[in-house]
Amino acid sequence: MNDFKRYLVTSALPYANGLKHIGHLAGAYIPADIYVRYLRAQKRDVVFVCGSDEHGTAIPIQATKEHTTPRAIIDKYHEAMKQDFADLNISFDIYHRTSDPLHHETAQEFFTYLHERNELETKETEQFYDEATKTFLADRYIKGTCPNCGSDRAFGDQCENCGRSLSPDELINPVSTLSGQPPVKRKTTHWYLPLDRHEEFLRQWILEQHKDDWRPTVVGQCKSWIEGGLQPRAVTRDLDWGIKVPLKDAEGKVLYVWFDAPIGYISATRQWAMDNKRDWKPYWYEKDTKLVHFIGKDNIVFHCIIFPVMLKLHGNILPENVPANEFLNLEGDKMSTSRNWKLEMRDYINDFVKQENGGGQCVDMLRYYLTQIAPETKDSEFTWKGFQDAVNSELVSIFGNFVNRTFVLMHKLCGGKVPPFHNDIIDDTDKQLITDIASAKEKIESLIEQYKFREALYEVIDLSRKGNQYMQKKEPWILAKKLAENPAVQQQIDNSLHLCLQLTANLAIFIHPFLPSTAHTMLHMMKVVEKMLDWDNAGKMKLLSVGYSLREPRLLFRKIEDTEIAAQVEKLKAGLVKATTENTPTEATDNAPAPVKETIQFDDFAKIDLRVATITAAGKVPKADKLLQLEVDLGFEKRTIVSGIALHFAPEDIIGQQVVIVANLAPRKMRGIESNGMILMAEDKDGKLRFVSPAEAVASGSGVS
Ligand code: B3M
Ligand code: ZN
Repeated sequence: MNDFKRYLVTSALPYANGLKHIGHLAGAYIPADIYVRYLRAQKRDVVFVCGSDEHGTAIPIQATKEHTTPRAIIDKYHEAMKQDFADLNISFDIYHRTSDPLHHETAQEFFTYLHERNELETKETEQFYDEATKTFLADRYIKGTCPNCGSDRAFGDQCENCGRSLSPDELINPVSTLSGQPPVKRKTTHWYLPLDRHEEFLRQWILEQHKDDWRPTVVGQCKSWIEGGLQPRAVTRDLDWGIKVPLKDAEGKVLYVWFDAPIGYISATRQWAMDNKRDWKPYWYEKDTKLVHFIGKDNIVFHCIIFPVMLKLHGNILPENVPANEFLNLEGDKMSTSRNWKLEMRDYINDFVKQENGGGQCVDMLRYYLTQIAPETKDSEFTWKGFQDAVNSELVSIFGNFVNRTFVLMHKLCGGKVPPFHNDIIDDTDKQLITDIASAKEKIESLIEQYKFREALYEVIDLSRKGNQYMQKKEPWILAKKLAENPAVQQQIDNSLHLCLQLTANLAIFIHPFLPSTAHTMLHMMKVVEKMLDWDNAGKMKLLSVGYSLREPRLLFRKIEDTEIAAQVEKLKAGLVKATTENTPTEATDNAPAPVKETIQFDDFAKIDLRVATITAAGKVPKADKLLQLEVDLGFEKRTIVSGIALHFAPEDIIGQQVVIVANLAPRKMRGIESNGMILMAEDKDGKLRFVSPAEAVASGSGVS
């Protein structure tokens, strides 16, 4: 570790097509921030870069959704994401953006460099083309069934269900998301990065050189890519949003977003260097630079295979490590933007951080929990209950409690000053605590350097737990009662509180990379300057001088109440109901008829009890534009069903209508009304709904099969 002269740390550039959620935060931003703060505390030369990824089809797709221009989209989300990161104390040295002219120039230079050295191949191929809208279809604009998992919502570049990267050719039953029509093939010419030429290099570099220091999940994914046979990858696209291909005869062609986005790390470094009158080149060309990419697992192939090949060909250094995280689930389910099952950073900021004076405590509570459950080795899960437990039983009861007790007792029993330490009466308990502090330093260092942040954080909390045990053993408040008869016990009181205070100072250093605001509150209480947080000071027992007077304690963390988490769970579920019942077909992708779902067996079908029912009453659900509350007659019973059809039918028009319902669907509450069953509707591509009903009237309750 100490062989490196400088560090360049990157976090994945988030797409400027929407606000990011806590899964992103836990995956690529908090871990990088911890690492960087640790390096800075060690006085290392480190630059931490990030920025918005503003190209690719995600941007025009979002613009269509929001009825605006791509430019308006990137401007809006660039600012919003930048603010969210700042609010959560992610300490980028620069948060740049790929629409910046400096980036366009950097990416074009990169392309030209490879092109002039014949490192790219051109190929004429047949690409999917939508005749209705006269456009070549970017991978994202093609939808179909995933050949891997059978999900019918796979895109031409990736299946969001199983995470597999795809090419449009692999999709079963592809359709254009623009027109809903099956696309045709048309000839077009593109530039390719021939990954197959670099297989030996990749094998050697990843599967040999880094097989032990990279995470097994990362090496594993790379291995399966390499063994699966590397193919040339197109680095250009037929699109009008992006960086122009810097060649003649390349009209209408732009660089593929995954070609330009990682180069964004380089342009961000250049911009940072210009702003700070530094030289950017050593960070990208000198072997004694340690380059580390923090990403989520869906970005592994780009950062471990494609970008490194580009870097090698361009004469740059390669990443030393790519600590990719797995995914974070939320309350028992995958996070999903379309189903609105997510917690956006902005939501947490509004509901917690902004509700509190200063907000630092709440920022740190989230940083704490997300690090404690970080999906470093496998997918993990955020639950509000888990959040509450982590805050209340670890931050409040262990760490916060130790610091608070130490300060309160120091004020009560030592006159508000750091008491002296009397070496002649040191005992084994004291010695043990001193050893524990020194060994915590070593453990935390080594864990952070291996990117094992959750274990490193555990060690910090564990050290504060040891502080509590130490104090429990020493019981200075009991000793104080003996003072009247034996004034010499003051020395024992002094020693215990002296050590607890030195431990508190150490804890501030250790917690600082993880919970920066907490560390600063502690500095304030100890009346010491920022410099005390230098990592070099960790493990020392003379951080606070004898006789120095300290401030009154402040509570470092507040408790999270049951009502707060109940409200959050409620909010999450309400959002889901909203997304499923009020989904309007504004998404470019919603026009397409969905491909046929995966095959099921007859037994699966036979479980569904379909019945004919007659609507006997209908009325609007208050404060829900789209919902109708229906009473239906099944012959043998009457039921209430809530249905999202209010925009399509007037209640009075559908009384007497026969419908087909799923009669054995589990009941579900919508807007406080229990819905018992679901009405089948036919929906055409314009989103118009019609009832599915028997051609002639039949008795209510009749079966449908
Ligand atoms: N914007 C994808 C993502 O946010 C992409 C990362 C680019 S990193 C160079 O998952
Ligand atoms: Zn899939």
